[in-house]
Amino acid sequence: MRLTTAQALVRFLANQWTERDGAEQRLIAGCLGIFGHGNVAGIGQALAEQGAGTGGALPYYPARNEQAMVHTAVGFARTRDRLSTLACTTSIGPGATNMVTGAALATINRLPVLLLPGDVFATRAAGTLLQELEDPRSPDLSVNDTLRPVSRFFARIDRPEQLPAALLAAMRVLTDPAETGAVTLALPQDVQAEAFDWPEELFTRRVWHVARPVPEPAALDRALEMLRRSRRPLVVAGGGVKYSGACETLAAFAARHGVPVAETQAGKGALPHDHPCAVGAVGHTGTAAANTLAREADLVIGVGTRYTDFTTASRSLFGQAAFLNVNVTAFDAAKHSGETLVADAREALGALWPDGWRAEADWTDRAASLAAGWRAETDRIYGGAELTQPVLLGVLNEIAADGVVVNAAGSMPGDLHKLWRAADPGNYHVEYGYSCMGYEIAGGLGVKLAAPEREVFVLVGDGSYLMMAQEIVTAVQEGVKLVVVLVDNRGFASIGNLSEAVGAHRLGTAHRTRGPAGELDGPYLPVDLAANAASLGADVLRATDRESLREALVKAREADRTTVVYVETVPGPAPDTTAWWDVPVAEVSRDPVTRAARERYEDAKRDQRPYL
Ligand SMILES: Cc1ncc(C[n+]2csc(CCOP(=O)(O)OP(=O)(O)O)c2C)c(N)n1
Ligand SMILES: [Mg+2]
Repeated sequence: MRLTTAQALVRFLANQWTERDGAEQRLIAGCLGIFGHGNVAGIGQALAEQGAGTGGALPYYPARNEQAMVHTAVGFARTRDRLSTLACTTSIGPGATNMVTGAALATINRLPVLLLPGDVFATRAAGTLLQELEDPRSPDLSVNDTLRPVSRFFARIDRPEQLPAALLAAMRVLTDPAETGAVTLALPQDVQAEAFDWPEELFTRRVWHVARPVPEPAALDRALEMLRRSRRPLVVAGGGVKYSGACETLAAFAARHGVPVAETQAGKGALPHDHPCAVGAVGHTGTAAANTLAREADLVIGVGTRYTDFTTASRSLFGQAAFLNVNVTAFDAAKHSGETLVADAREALGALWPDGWRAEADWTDRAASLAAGWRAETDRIYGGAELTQPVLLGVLNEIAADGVVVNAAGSMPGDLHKLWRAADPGNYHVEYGYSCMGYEIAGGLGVKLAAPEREVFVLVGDGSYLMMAQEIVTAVQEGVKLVVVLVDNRGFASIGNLSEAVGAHRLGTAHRTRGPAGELDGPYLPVDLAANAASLGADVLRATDRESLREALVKAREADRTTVVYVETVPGPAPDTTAWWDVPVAEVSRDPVTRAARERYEDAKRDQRPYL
């Protein structure tokens, strides 16, 4: 079949499917893009020819920023439990390198996205190109090589003949739960337009079976033995529990053996918040309940977790516990010198049924009473009179109970992790692997594209909003309805607090004008973010207190257009932090505040362990 390389690529992608547990879905459900000279004549022509604009096999969604496109694909893939994703096409040069941040986010969060940057001519016939890096040492280096370290698979297609094998390798990585992440096919602009005779078999329907690897029998025996010896076990549930669809199996495991379950950011919602074994968030942004148990546990059963510093309180949290790590990725399973169970989370939890074994009754009861204490504390915090951020979250929690809350960076992820009551696994979507400002609206768009039946509530701080709000336009264009709750506290509350704690005196963290003495201590910046949102095509509602917030959220939930609820929060106490985070403080300073911070730092650091 004679087609251009780009036409062949589009035709191939439209025929890829995944299958798990007997259910099939499109692997590449559509293509996001921004055109330039590096892709318009190749991929652009191919998409137009297959009818992308009018419901062709690979629907095309024009976006506003290439980084944001990758966030949208990530939001989509996460919502679909990694079984389906979107492709992203860009021009060469800045369009392509704009995707580096999105690619890092995808790879770090172990979420599949397919990136299709244009690249400089393979023939080099045209000489130095617009936007070409032109490295004097090597003409085959291009700016796209910046995507290599953040991609799980990278191939540059310098000849049409290279395409079929690269496509198959790319699809394998996208659908392998252990290897998945950003996958990049860099497409020189001349090769995109070049015709070639392709074998028909390349375009037949292909189903990628997404594996559920089962535990090795000897490893399972060791794991069962470890459970039988444990009296005070604690499960740390990560994102892998959700992606594998292991939530019900985990709930049954916990109930049957009396094991408390704590959750990471990616794992939050694995158990419904009112499950008798749920003890909530763990780590630096964890609940007092989960963190107390983490300090006393004799066994930590990590399921589908990467053990980031937020989860382990920078390796200071888990007292003297041994680790049993269930993970589909051997790399993660091996962390903390754990006993490893390299397997799909659902399969592994289903096989971990040591007859007659239960956690000590005192331990299970203590976990339940600590969790009850945290629920009461949450009620108290949610019930506050003033419109502080935690109170805002409490009002939203009620109204979004069957929707999805989306967030990524700032002070909200910590408050959400501690306080939010997730009713089901899909209710909570906080990107905290890369914690990337700007993920919120773009990612929320992907969530809504993947789950149009759910109301999506994007929570975004003023700092994140200013960094990347433009995908509101894409949501309006697609008729995809989002509720965006824009929380304005005039600057970086999170980093401001951190700055103060490490002796950096909040330098540059408030949105203020430069004052007469040359410091940034003048009046607050005269910025109207609500007007900005309206100018992008959203409906805007303003809320000033608890009641008007509730009314606005209800109205926004019922609306059929993308609606921004603009709220200025009043400063108020955040829920207590009961575990450390390692952010090194200056070892020498003339400033007594910094010296005191350093002393506190050195004190806390003594609890850090190597877990050898
Ligand atoms: C792209 C990016 N740049 C910088 C940071 C570091 N950072 C984390 S939170 C934050 C401030 C966020 O401000 P805002 O969205 O207003 O949230 P707030 O802290 O006020 O709740 C910054 C700068 C980041 N996470 N992502
Ligand atoms: Mg802010």
